[in-house]
Formats: sequence, C-alpha cells, structure tokens
Amino acid sequence: MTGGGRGGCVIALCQNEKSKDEVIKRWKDENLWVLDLNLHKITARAHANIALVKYWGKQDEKNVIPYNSSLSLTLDHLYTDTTIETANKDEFILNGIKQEEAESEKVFKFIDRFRELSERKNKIRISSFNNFPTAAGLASSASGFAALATAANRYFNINLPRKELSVITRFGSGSATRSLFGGFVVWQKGEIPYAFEYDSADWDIAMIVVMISKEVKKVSSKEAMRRTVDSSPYYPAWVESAQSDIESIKRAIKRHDFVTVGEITERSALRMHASMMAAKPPVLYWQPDTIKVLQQVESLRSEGFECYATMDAGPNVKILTRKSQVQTIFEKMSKEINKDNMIICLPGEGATIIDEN
Ligand code: 2P0
Repeated sequence: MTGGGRGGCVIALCQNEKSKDEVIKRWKDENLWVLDLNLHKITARAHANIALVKYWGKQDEKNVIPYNSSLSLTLDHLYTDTTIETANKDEFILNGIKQEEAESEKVFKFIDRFRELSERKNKIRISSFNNFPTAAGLASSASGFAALATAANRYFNINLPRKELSVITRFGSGSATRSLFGGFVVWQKGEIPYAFEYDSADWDIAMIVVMISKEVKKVSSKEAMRRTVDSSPYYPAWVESAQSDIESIKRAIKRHDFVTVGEITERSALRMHASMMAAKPPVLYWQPDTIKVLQQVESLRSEGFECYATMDAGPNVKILTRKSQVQTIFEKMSKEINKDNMIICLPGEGATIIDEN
C-alpha cells in the first residue's frame, strides 16, 4: 500500500496473467479505479477465410453494415501472426517493413477503439506477418484484422468473447469478423452485425488455393463494392440471391450435402463477379488463367470429381473439394498450374493468442 491522507493506492504483484485478471476483476467489481501496469507483449494468430456465400456491398459504409449475410470456411495453412508490444510511439510493421503514415492510419484508428474501452492508453508497436501474399485476393485483411483484434483484446485487457469482439472487428474489415472463428462461419447482417461458428467443418472438406497473381490488386474491395452498390443494375438481384443462398447453404452444411454446398459456392462467386463487371466503371479482376482454372474445375467435375471454384476480389481461384480427393485433384491441376502456386488447405481454427510475456 502507498499514499497518504484520504487517497492511497494498492500495488499488487501477481504471479501470472490469470491471477492478475482475477485481482483486476474483483477490484473493478468494487468500482475501484484499476490500472494494469504490466508491460507485456502479445502475439495472436488468425487464419484466412474464404467466403462460400460472399459479402459484397455495404448498406452503411461508416458503420460497416453489410447488405447480406455471408458464410465462409476458415483455412488452416494461410495465417497472419500479429504482435503488439509497448513502445514510445505508434508503429506498424508489415512483413518486416515499417509502414508509412497513410498505411498505418487505418490500423491505429482501429486500435483507438480498443484504447477507448481500456484504461491502458499507451503507444504500441504492431508487427504483423502474413505467410501468404498480401492484398492479392487471398483475404489478408481478414486474417490481418482478426489477428490484430485478438491481440488488442488481450493487450488492452478488454477480454471480450469472440462474438462481441466480432462486433468491433468489422471496423477493420468485414471479412475479418469471420476469421475470429474456425470451420464454417456466418457473418450475420443486422443493425449490429456479428459473426459466429456455424459448423466445425470436421467432415470431408478441403480447399486448394490457386495463385494466379501475387500482385496487389488495382481496385480495393472497398472501392469495388462501393461502385457495384452505386451503379450496377444487377446489385439488387445480387442481394436477393445472396439472401436465399445463405439459407440454402446453411441447410446443406447441416446435412453434409457437399454437392449443394459446392453449387451454391460457385454460383455465389460468379454472381458477385457478374454484379461488379456490370458496374460503372466496371470492375474486372479476372485474368486469362482465372478462366483456365474455372474450366479445369468444370472438366474435373465431368470426370466425376467433387470440386467447385470460387474467386474473391482478385484473379486467384480457390477450389472447394473433398479432403479425400484433394491430393488427386492437386496432381491433376499441376498439369496446367505450377505446384508452387497451389496451396492445399483444410478447415482451420479460430483466432488465438499464441504467445504472451
Ligand atoms: C468476402 N470479400 O466475403 C468478400 C468476397 C472479397 C470478395 O470481404 O470493406 O476487406 O474492409 O469490409 O472484408 C473483402 O473485403 O472489405 C471481402 P471491407 P473486406 O470475403
């Protein structure tokens, strides 16, 4: 105990995070002002997710309210590791390169939401590593903001459960809400959108990511969505079809009906791209190899393989298939696509803290 007169304070030295959290909780329950002095370093890992029914377009851009619910599969082999540590000034380092102010601004605006909820207001260094190409339609913003939200939730001692954390995570990126969870995940539209795990996906499911280009895309997905909402005559039809696809895919997942899940997945991607191609000015992410892979998938299907294609805001193609067939399909695809440009993934886990000291 320290201090005198009518003030005074208690300083508690705790053996570990768990006891510290308990001490903080009990004091807070007594309405005491508590400051966590522990200067620590937190690392979180979040996996990328690929939407089977896509999120495309916001009703309210400022509040990140999507027009339609989406459903995704979290992937085990693509992830972001993000470390937050105490620093003298705010800094954001991505894949070992210190980012300029423009790139860092969005990240620290997001962090300010956590600072506002916390008693800890100090500056931090954020170091993030993607184990796959950044911003090439491989969902780096999804795993990136999910890892950042998970690390910040712990660092700033907020400790929200994942569902509540998803409500804040959407301000980083809509798709990031889904990377907080493993398996098949829904991002539920509504006044306060939130994500939740719909099914663990521990059945015969796999995905092959086919990288056609590793370049950063020319039109951001945010801009492409905005153009589609504002000018595509097909956008109302997109919203309507996404709504019915979500309901149908949820039922198909529960009965492990792979063919229906695959058919909905492929048409959701094609309809999303059709809606953006019809925007003014149009958005066309496809490259010649995108079509080549789509045709290969179709031809593998006619040979009796269970595989369906999906594409995001970029030229890369992801093939939803069976775990039991994934190796054979990978070998068949390698006749046209270099093996180094393909990644076999299985369903991945939700975001977690992987290091804390
Ligand atoms: C999705 N995409 O459902 C869709 C399909 C890309 C194509 O969500 O504006 O980075 O930050 O909320 O989440 C990519 O967009 O967009 C995306 P913002 P986000 O995965």
